[in-house]
Amino acid sequence: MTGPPLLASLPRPWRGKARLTPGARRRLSAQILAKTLDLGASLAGIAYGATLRTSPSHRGAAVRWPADARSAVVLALVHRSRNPDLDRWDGQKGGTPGNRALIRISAALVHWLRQRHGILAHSMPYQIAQGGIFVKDAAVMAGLGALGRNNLVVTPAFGPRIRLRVVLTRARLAPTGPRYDFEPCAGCAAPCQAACPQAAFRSGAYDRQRCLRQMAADQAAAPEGIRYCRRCELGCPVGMPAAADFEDPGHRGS
Ligand code: B12
Ligand code: SF4
Ligand code: SF4
Repeated sequence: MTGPPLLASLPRPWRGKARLTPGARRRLSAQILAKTLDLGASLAGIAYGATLRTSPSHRGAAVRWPADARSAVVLALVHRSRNPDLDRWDGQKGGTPGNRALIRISAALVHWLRQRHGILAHSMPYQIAQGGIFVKDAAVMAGLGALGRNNLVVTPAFGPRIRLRVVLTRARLAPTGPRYDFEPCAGCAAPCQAACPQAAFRSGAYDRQRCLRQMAADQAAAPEGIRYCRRCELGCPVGMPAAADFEDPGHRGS
């Protein structure tokens, strides 16, 4: 499904340099990645739009993909378990403090792209029903990490303890992925799967309905702000910086 063009309502046409030499494109892409990190992202990468549109989650899904989106800048923000409030759904706009931080970084990046380079870009919403895209696929295609057996993107530096957001742009940028040299799950006994309180991985693959049962229980248990289950996330040893990471109550009782 094709959506409306990116920022179609903007008064002046895109001034982005459509015909950059490969060298200039690489330099522009490197500047964008550096700026994204500078704005506060923990990780950043670029996925090629045409490939991302046909990734496993996007195939056949009702995603309204902007017709002129050529590249996806993928932002990740680390969510360590010792800072659980980042992930608390507090009823305010943006959902969680972590997601609001990602929204702020994305908005600043969109502004900078426009002002500094004349490049139109759009920060994609979180929910698919609100026009979002599947950001785990974007992160894998951008080379941030690999899809783990916990059904989450596992990164070398932070494991799966990240939250993601995507800025789509009309500029043709140099993709930074996917990468083929990172296989975190090879030979792992999958403590992530064993940690699930709903046995959502009993078949080996993720069972959404079982996971949703836990999400419903978490909602009922926390009227002052919801802390959704993260056991398959926090149970992964990849990128675990310190044993302190295990002190999160979300991990206990698995
Ligand atoms: C809806 C949703 C949910 C729903 C349904 C989840 C589901 N997977 O079906 C519920 C509420 C249950 C949920 C639960 C959780 N979620 Co959630 N969720 C989303 C949301 C909004 C859309 C995901 C979706 O519908 N996917 C579609 C389904 C069909 O895809 P899927 O099950 O993931 O399987 C696909 C991939 O595995 C892919 N795939 C398979 N192999 C390969 C190979 C390659 C190379 C590629 C590219 C892709 C690929 O294809 C599969 C089929 O389409 C995203 C944000 C976003 N906009 O993307 C966050 C998101 C995926 N959730 C996230 C998290 C952290 C969680 C939870 C830990 C809860 C929590 N505390 O936040 C659990 C973890 C459950 C799990 N182990 O997967 C993070 C993941 C971060 C990461 N490190 O990967 C995201 C990205 C949100 C964020 N803020 O960053 N979630
Ligand atoms: S715990 Fe092991 S199997 Fe699970 S995601 Fe991490 S590395 Fe992969
Ligand atoms: S979020 Fe919790 S319930 Fe859902 S799959 Fe992970 S461990 Fe299981």
